[in-house]
Amino acid sequence: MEYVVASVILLVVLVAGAVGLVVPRMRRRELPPPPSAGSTTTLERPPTLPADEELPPLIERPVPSAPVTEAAPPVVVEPPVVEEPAAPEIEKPAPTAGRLVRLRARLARSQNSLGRGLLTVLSRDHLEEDDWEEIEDSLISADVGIEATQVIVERLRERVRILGTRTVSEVREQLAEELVAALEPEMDRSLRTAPHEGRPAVVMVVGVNGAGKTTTCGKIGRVLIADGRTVLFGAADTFRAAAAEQLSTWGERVGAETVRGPEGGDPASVAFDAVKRGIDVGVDTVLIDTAGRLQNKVGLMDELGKVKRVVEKHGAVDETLLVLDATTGQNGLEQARVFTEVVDVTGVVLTKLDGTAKGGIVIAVQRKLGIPVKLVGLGEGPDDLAPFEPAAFVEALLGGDA
Ligand SMILES: Nc1nc2c(ncn2[C@@H]2O[C@H](COP(=O)(O)OP(=O)(O)OP(=O)(O)O)[C@@H](O)[C@H]2O)c(=O)[nH]1
Ligand SMILES: [Mg+2]
Repeated sequence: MEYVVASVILLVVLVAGAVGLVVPRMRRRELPPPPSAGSTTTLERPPTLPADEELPPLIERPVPSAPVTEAAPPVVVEPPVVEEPAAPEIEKPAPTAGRLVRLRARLARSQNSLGRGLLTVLSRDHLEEDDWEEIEDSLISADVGIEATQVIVERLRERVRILGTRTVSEVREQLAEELVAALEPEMDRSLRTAPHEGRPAVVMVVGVNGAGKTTTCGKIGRVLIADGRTVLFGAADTFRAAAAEQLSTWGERVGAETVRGPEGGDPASVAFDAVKRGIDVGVDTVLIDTAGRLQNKVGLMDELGKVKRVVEKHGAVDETLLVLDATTGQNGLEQARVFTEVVDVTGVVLTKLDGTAKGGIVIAVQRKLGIPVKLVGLGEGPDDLAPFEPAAFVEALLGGDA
C-alpha cells in the first residue's frame, strides 16, 4: 500500500514538472514576432543592451534615480558676485617744508612781468626820473597797489641816494629787501590748528564763489595729516550736493571723515555737528568748508555770521581763513573787506597765484586788510599749497637765486 501511495505521489510530481516546463514555453511563443527573422537572439533583450550582458529581471532593474534631475544638476542660486570696491588707498601727502621754494617755478608769469621788467631798468648805469617811473609802473602792473608801490619806490630811491648804490645786483638786493619789508615779515603766519584740552581746533574757510575754498580745505587737511595730525572735514556748503561730495573725496584720499548734511539743509547745524563729531572722536582739527557767497548778498553774509556763532557754542573758532583768488586782482580786495567785517578773518589764503602775472597782489592784500597771507595756492594739484614766506616769495617773484 505504501508503495502504491509513493508511486502516485511520484507520478503527480512528474506530471506537474512536465506541465511547468511546457506552459512557460507556450506563453513565450505567444509574444509578438521579432521585427526580423534573423534577430531572434535579441528577442528577450532590449536591442540597445549588449548581447553578452546578463539581463537582470526587469523588476529588479534599478530605476535610475531621478534621471531628469541628474541631467540638470540642481541650480544653486548664489548671490551675484559683487565686486568689493577696493579699499581706497590712503595717500601720503608730501611734506610741507620748503614747498614754496619747490613751487617757485609756478610764479613764472609773475617773474616775467615783475622780475624781468625791473631788472632791465635796474641794469642801466644811472637811474633817471624816467627809470624810477618805470619801476613804479612795473610794481603797479604786478598788482602791488599804488600806495604800497609809492612807499617801496620812495624808500628805494632814498637808499640808492644815501648809499650811492651803483651795481645792478646791489639795487636788486635793496629792492628785494623793500618788497620783503612791505610784506611785513614779522606778522604771525602760523595756522592755529593745535587741539585744545578736550576739543579740536576749528578752522573755518570762507570766500566768494569759486575762489578755491573747498580745494584749500582739502589741501590744508593733507598738510596737517602729513604733519601727523588727525583731521575731520565739515561740509557746511549745503547749497549743492556736489560740494559735500567734492570735500569728502578729499577726505577719503587721506582717510579723514567728512560730516555732511542734507542738500539745502542748515549750514550752521552741519558745522555744529562736525565740531561735535570732532570732539566725540577726538580729532586734532576740524576743517569747515562753507558755501561761496558774494559779499553784497546781505542774507548770505548774515548766514555766514550765524555759522560761526553756532560753531562757537563748542568754543572759539581758532582760524577763519579768507580764500581770495589772486587772478581777480584789486577787485578781490573790496570783497575781502566785507568778509572781514562779518567774520573775524585771521588769515588769507591767496589761491591761483600760478595763473597770474600779478603776484604783487600779496602785498596789496596784506596792506589793505592788515591780515597776514598765511598760505598760497600754486596749482590744482593736491599738494600745491604752500605756507607763505615773504623772503622766499620775493626771491621767486624776482626770479633770482640770491
Ligand atoms: N590753478 C589753480 N587752480 C586752483 C587753485 N586753487 C583752486 N583752484 C581751482 O579753482 C577751482 C574752484 O575751486 P573750488 O575749491 O571748488 O572753489 P570754491 O571756492 O570751493 O567754489 P564754490 O564752493 O563753488 O564757491 C577748481 O577748479 C580748483 O581746482 C590754485 O591754487 N591754482
Ligand atoms: Mg566749494
